[in-house]
Amino acid sequence: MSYVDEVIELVVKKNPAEPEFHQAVKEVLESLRVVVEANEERYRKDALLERLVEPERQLKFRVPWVDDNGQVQVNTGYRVQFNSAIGPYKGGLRLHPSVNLGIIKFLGFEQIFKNSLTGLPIGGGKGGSDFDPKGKSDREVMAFCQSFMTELCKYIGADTDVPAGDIGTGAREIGYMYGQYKRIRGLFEGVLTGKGLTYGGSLARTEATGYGLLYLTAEMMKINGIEIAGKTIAVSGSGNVAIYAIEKAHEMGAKCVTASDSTGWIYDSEGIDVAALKEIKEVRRARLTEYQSYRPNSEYHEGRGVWSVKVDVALPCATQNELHLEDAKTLTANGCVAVAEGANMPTTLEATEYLQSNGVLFAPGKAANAGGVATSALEMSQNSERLSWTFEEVDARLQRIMVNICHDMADSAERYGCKGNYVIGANIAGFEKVVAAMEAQGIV
Ligand code: NDP
Ligand code: 2IT
Repeated sequence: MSYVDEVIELVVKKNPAEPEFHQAVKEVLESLRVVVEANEERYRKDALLERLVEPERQLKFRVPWVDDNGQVQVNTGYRVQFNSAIGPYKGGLRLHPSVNLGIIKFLGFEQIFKNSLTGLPIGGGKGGSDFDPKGKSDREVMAFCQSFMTELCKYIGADTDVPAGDIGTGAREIGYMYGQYKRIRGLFEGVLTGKGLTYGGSLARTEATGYGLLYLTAEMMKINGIEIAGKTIAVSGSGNVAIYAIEKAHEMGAKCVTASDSTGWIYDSEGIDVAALKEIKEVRRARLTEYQSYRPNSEYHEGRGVWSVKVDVALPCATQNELHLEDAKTLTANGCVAVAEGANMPTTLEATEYLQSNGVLFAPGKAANAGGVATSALEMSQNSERLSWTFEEVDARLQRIMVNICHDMADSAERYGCKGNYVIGANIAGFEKVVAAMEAQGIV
């Protein structure tokens, strides 16, 4: 059996009931096959892949808090410190009822390669909790965040592990967590990113993942001779990534016609009204059913369905495994030319293979959504030098980083004889730096 197959089998055996983690490991290791085969003897002897798939540390803890009725609630908190070969652990905190160890491990594993691709010195980590912020009062959210940070603060720090936002963790949650960290540890330091602008946040971090997604998508299309201006786009999700993806797409002259949340989706043939979306989601924390009161000509549908719309480009920006094989077939039949992942692992393995083998350009999340964490790293730099850069400066750096990632993934794919396969290209480019750093640091 090949070394790659052996390690995939080992991961499944050692981590039962973690299908998302298995999926992420399979995707990465399958595409590293060429590199691994070229160095098989050395990697095997050093157990390099076994070390890569085993987190350096996994924290799991109780998070008790009191709800508005005086009832004590108990959630589970997680932080997986996956790999620190190239820098302090870095990655978001997901607050969603579906969170479990396997989800956090898949996200932490992806984060290793994503962070490496940014070219910045950040290792891979991820955390979160099965707490659901939806429908909770501000006081309840604060009580949860304070309890969560009371435990987490023992294990993180500006030079060791720097969490940030993800699904369910936005500016409000980061603020409450930061306040509690500072209170307990007595340190005003860059221990979290995505902070508010009044206490150490970076301009353009809010916009970064969505904007970065568009910078990379436009570049990928450009190197394949296609202009993004004038294209029609389907976006899923209506959170942080989706909103700023739509905003930047419109600035680039494209038109996004869909958005979704976990209960339904909207179709607006004239292009999604970003100001309305921001008000509904960022200010009122309401559902997408409200959109029609802003745009009477739009349609609201229950359930899933954004990929059934005829578009040129698809940008999944909600959650994992939200674009299935059937969706890939529909998109392809409708003439879609490019899919770029704003979310982490939104496309199933079968759907990815279908799109790639039918000539659809496909940018994997670890490249396409790396703008968020890259700008988090820029926030860390600004915190370290105790200065704040202008929006234009951060945005210009973000653009350069995304264009570089695009060329890195394209060049790496070509170098290994897989021109145009950006999954292979991104995985190899991310892996090479991490492995070089791991080998240089010995058996740790
Ligand atoms: P938000 O919480 O701001 O928004 C999430 C959106 O996705 C909401 O519209 C939500 O709908 C929808 N959604 C979440 N879970 C599900 C589900 N199980 N089924 C259907 N819809 C769902 O999160 P973000 O925009 O920050 O994150 C979106 C994706 O992007 C995630 O995969 C995240 O890991 C990834 N990402 C985020 C980055 C960031 O900087 N924020 C950086 C890189 C990647 P509802 O409100 O109904 O739950
Ligand atoms: O998936 C991701 O890259 C994020 N949620 C952002 C992580 C970060 O540290 O900014």
